[in-house]
Parts: sequence; C-alpha cells; structure tokens
Amino acid sequence: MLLLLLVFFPPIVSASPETVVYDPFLNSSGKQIPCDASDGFVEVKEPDDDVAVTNIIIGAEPKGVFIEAPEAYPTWLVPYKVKVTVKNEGQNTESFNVSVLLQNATGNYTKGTQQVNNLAPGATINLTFTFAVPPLPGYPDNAPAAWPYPTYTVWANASVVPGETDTADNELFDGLIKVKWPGDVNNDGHVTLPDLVPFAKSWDGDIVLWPSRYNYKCDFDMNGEIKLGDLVKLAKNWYKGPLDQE
Ligand SMILES: [Ca+2]
Ligand SMILES: [Ca+2]
Ligand SMILES: [Ca+2]
Repeated sequence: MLLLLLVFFPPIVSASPETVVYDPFLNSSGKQIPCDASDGFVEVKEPDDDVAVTNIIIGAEPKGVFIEAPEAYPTWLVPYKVKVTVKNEGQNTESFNVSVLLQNATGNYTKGTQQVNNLAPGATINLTFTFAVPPLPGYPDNAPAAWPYPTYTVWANASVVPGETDTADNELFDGLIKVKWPGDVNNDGHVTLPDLVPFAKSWDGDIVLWPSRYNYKCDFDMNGEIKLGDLVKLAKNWYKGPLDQE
C-alpha cells in the first residue's frame, strides 16, 4: 500500500542535477519502511506481507510444567521442547512454514517443520517442537573423550511469504543447548564433590510440590523431581566424568 508520494520539482533554471538526501522512514516499531526512489519521486510503501519469528524458549516439560533448560543430559526421559512464537506483521493473511534448527561448527540440523495456516494480520501463534536430546559423543565410555561438551545454537526460521521484503526477521537465533555428562552439575568435566553439594541442596525437590528446592541441573532423568533415580545416576558416574577418566 502506498503511504506517501513525494515529488520533487526542479528549479526552472538549473545548471546541474540536484541531489536530495533523506533519512529512512520508520514505522511505529522502529522498522524501516521500504521506499522506492527514482528521478524526482520517492514512494513510501507499507509492506503488505511480513512474517517474523519473535521468540524462542528452550527446555523440557516434566509433570506438565515447562522448565527453561539450556543444559541437558543424555539420560533425560523426556524430549527437548522448543517453543517458537511467530507473528504476522503484515497486512495480509499468511500461510507459511516454520522450522527449528540446531547449529554447531559442523552444520545445521533441522529438528522439525510445522505449517502455519491462515495467520491473520497482527496475530501471533506459538508452536512447540519436540526432539530427543542431541547425543553426547563419547558417552558413556569417554571414547572419544566427551569433552568439551557439545553446544548448539538454537534458531528458528519462517519461510518467506510471497511479496515479503523484510526477510531479516524471518530468522531468530536465540539460546544455546549444552549436552553434559550425567552427574556433572557444575559443568567442569568431573563428577565430584562440587556436584554433590548442589545435589544435596536440591534433594527431594519437585517441580510441582517443592519448586523452590527443585534444580533442573540435578534432575538427571528430567522427571520433575530430584529422587533416588537421580542419585543412582550420580553414584554411577562418580569420578567417571569425561575429565576424571583421562
Ligand atoms: Ca519478515
Ligand atoms: Ca562437576
Ligand atoms: Ca529426577
């Protein structure tokens, strides 16, 4: 839609072409409004078609409670969950695909694609993607050494809709996933006393019944509670972290 048309009339007598310099036009969100400039005209247009990824949250959902969890163990009983919010920032109803990907030094890994149908102008929609915790190479034998722990950048992508010009916001990189050795609460590559201390502090913690005591980093099976099953995993890996085995 054309918002504004500026027409520049040259002086009657002009020895040389005039140059007009203008700042970008911004909308109320501070985003640049596209302009077509040609000889004597500037057309200011509102983008009609524009979808965007606006938020990403990563975690797990034991006992029906979502926990933001950028650190994960290969012993989780539940899948990873990535919640993505997308918005139709244009003026037309849009249908498009949204993908969640993990990225590390070796490449991009698509973890799921969902279709959004007929999203109204100005509307947002929340999508949930689930996938298994990425592998921890070397676990449990530490051959090859499972250190440093693999980390992945999480990002989401909304496919470009016909007529869309503002494509920079169709991608959002937000959040890291680190896959760790079970028992290594403090990420130092060892399963030793500094891990037992926070574990003892969160013992009996429960995401529903005792959330203030619950620490997801001590929930090695991610069942929403710090109980015997976690203690068994801590004991099994005691002094067997990737750097304990060197
Ligand atoms: Ca866009
Ligand atoms: Ca440790
Ligand atoms: Ca547990």
